[in-house]
Amino acid sequence: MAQALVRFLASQYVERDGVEQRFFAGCWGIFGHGNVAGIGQALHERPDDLRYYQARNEQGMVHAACGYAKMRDRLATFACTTSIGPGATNMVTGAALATINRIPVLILPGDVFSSRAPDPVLQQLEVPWAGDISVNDVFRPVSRYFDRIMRPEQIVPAALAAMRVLTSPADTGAVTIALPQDVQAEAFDVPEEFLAKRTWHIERRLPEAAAIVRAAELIGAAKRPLIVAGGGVIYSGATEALRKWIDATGIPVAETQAGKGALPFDHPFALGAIGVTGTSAANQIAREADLVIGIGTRWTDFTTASKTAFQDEKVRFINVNVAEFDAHKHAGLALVGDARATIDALAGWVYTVEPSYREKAQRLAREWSKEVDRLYSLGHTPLPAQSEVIGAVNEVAGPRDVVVCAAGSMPGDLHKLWRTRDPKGYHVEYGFSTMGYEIAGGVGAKMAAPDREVFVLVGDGSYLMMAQELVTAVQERIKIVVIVVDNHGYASIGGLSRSLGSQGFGTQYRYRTSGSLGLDHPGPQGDTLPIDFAANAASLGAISERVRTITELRAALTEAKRVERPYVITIETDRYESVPGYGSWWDVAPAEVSGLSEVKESRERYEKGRKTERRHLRPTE
Ligand SMILES: Cc1ncc(C[n+]2csc(CCOP(=O)(O)OP(=O)(O)O)c2C)c(N)n1
Ligand SMILES: [Mg+2]
Repeated sequence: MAQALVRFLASQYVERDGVEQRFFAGCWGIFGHGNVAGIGQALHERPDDLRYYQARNEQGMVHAACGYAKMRDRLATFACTTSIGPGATNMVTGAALATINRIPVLILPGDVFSSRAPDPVLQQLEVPWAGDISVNDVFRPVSRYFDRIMRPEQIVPAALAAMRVLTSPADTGAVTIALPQDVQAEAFDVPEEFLAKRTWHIERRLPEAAAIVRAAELIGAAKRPLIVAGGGVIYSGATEALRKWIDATGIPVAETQAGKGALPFDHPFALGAIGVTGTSAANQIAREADLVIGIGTRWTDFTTASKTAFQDEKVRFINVNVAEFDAHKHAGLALVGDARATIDALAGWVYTVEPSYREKAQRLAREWSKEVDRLYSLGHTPLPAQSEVIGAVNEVAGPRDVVVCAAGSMPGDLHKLWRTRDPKGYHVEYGFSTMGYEIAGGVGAKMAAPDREVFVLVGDGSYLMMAQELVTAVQERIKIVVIVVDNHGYASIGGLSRSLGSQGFGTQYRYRTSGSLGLDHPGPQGDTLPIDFAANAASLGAISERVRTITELRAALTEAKRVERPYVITIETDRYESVPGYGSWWDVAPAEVSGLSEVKESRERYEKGRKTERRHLRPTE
């Protein structure tokens, strides 16, 4: 059965806009009992069908698959095979990341014997009240399709169902097919058609014509329209269509994390990031917008600033989305369809914003650009600020190069400050915001785009969460440049904690003193932990160097671009020199009752903030 599955996977293709490509670039795997003799044997016997890649941690291999699939606009991905038990459950975080970000990845965890003959086997979870549960049931809520193959012939409908979901722009995410180890090795009569080359056509579905007319009428009546570009714009390849449409209409564009890069940063109507980590320009235009056109966004709290971003009493929403589920959010006019096809349809209607509105948006965008210049060149001493690190990397990076990040203070700062010049130049996983995605995801991104430099910006905390895929980069000769930003622990959460009155408790990497891990505040500090990131990276086989200043960082980055090996640069930054917020709010609730005056004050501020939260229930007639 495993042999049939491997041959099937190798025969799957997708086609969009007349371009056909193979869907599976290979299979990541770590072997153990549960896949060594099944899928492992099949991969070994037919190495040309599906190339095998070894990883260090099963979570890392799902991240690499996601990084690859995101970079390839979801038109290609990997399968991931594991042993039973911990090897399998290590993939749960990766599966959740894939599903939340709507990125296709095929998860193939090994499972316990379907015969149950040798039960309980090593690593088997025994549930006294249910015979049909294994640890792989934890994949159900984080998968868009789940199946367990109890008889070999079940693989036929399961594999086809899996492919439908993986290649569906609306439904895609993690797909899990749990493979009991005895069934993997069983023989069955495989229908020849099952193994034949199969091409999945990715359609560009259009909303119904009447919905387009209603949307055009709403746009025609709008005085202060704003487009919010989400990941759907990038995945659909709609950036050129979007640019043409706004050049004709003058509607300004703000970007979500997944949508950043929809416009080049210096387009006159590009307002940049919106929401909690938004720019002054986008957040001001959002506050006053009377019509918000969300394209390919699922409206997370970071995008809507916890529903405080849009304050016009009469604001309405139009949602262009392949997923009906998202198209109906905020009581919006639902345009269920592909981003590019729908933009092209809307562009058939003539509309232009008033000159005063256009000028205001352009002025705000120019003012924001000056703020970025300022933050790029603070000259902060004795330690540089994180914004200067971003500036240095951005200046050394070429126009098509890619920045990768996922968690900590860096994604928010990148969202505001990174100057994106190419739709695929900004790769930040902020759906699940998974510490540990960075290096493994960067490996996948580089595999998908070997002609681009990939710069992975990773916090010290996230590096310690999952740095070991550096070994995979060394093994596969995948050249990524990693910049470890060392600010002694969880600076982002330290700042959040202080703002909530919890004094940064438990967020800094310091020796334990008098029974406490201490509080986090500027000024004299206890001893920070003596972690040598440069030595750690070198020990894994990467070229590694530590720099102290922005000038040294620029030189190291230039050298890293020249060298064709994984390259890690460590720089210490000032933990307390953070990029400000620009008129936004995030709903994080402090305790209603506390003995600490800071918590009480923060709760009072919170109550005030919460009053500005909108419901967005206004129906669109
Ligand atoms: C796997 C995981 N655990 C916990 C969190 C919650 N969290 C978000 S940011 C953060 C700290 C990140 O530290 P670091 O990478 O050093 O970045 P910094 O905040 O210092 O910029 C934590 C713990 C998370 N996002 N992911
Ligand atoms: Mg840190």
